[in-house]
Amino acid sequence: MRYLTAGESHGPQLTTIIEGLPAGMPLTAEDINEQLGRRQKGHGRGRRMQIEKDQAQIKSGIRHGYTLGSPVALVVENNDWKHWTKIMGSEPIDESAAEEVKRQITRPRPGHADLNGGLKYGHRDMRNVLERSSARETTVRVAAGAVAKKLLALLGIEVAAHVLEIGGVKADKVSFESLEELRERSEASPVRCLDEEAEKKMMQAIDDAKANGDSIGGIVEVIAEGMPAGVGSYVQWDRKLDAKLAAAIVSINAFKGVEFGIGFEAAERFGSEVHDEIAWNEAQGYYRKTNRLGGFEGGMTNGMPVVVRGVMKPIPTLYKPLESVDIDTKEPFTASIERSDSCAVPAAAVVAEAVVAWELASAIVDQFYSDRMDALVASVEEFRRYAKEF
Ligand code: EPS
Repeated sequence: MRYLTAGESHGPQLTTIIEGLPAGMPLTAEDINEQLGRRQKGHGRGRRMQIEKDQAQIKSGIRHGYTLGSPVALVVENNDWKHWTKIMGSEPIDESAAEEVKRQITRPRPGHADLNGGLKYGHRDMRNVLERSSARETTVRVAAGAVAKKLLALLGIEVAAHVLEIGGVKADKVSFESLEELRERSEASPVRCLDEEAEKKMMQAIDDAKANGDSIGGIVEVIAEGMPAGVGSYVQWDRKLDAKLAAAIVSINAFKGVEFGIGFEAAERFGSEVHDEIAWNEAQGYYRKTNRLGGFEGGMTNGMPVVVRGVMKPIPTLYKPLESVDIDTKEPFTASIERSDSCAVPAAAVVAEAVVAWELASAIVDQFYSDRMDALVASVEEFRRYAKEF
């Protein structure tokens, strides 16, 4: 499966084209809109989220509620576009009026794509960079992820996410009985955190950062249950599924790192305290007594829950600006304020969930017969039976 996205933050719409879905898979705009709504929430979101009410329009590939096997095109309109039709219009403009119309940006924000992107593509107006590098694009990544989540759910694979840390405040009590419970509790939290005490402190930290004109980052965790063992491969570097997940996580705007299971903590432990012992019983087949490796051995799933975490840096658009240089005058300056969120970690948890779901669904579609949804379900079930008795 593959997908591409298109769209500028203040352009008319965001678009994704998804290819490689099995035919005969049930899918509605409702399935997608639920996920889009989740991405818009979270304590620390800015004013743009009050302007937008992200809704997917299905433009191709689905008929009477089922996929056709042809490309699925999804569109999410930007409500804000109506205020930007001149500034972001696609038609040529009169150069004499250009200055007033373009809302030109010559002052790159530290931590953003502005300067490197301008340099690369020759955009002396860095709005041409900002508009596409904006995290607004994650809207349609979540739409693609919603489709992947639907496919996985039909195979008995569930994906959920929650927030472990914001601005140095760590969640302590994060035990849960089931993914269903994790989902409900994180959904009910304004910061998607299961620890109620930490939740309050996180909200306070966000408010403090905002009052200070600053921003804060954090850590999100995605868990997937029900993945069959042996998905991915050890035989070639670019077929390792954990590597694909790592790339997907780091590709989310502002994400700087990724870990699986105990992750970086493995550096401090003996091998005997890291590797998960193998066991077998009639009901489960093979399983691991612990899950410190986060569901992966040798670039393949091992049948245990996939546990992947990503770290998001604080959003770089600051009301309290850092020093930079104007590319026209080469003079230093310290003021470039675009409307922004003070913390988008709770929303980023939803994006992380979406990109993980996409990679898992894509790996399944790669590995099993997948032209028809009913055949894919049968093929995965048959593989699970085989793996149990192996
Ligand atoms: C948005 C994410 C942020 C918002 C954006 C909407 O993107 P960025 O990476 O550019 O900071 O700022 O909204 C705006 C650009 C705006 O005009 O407020 C999102 O998640 O939808």
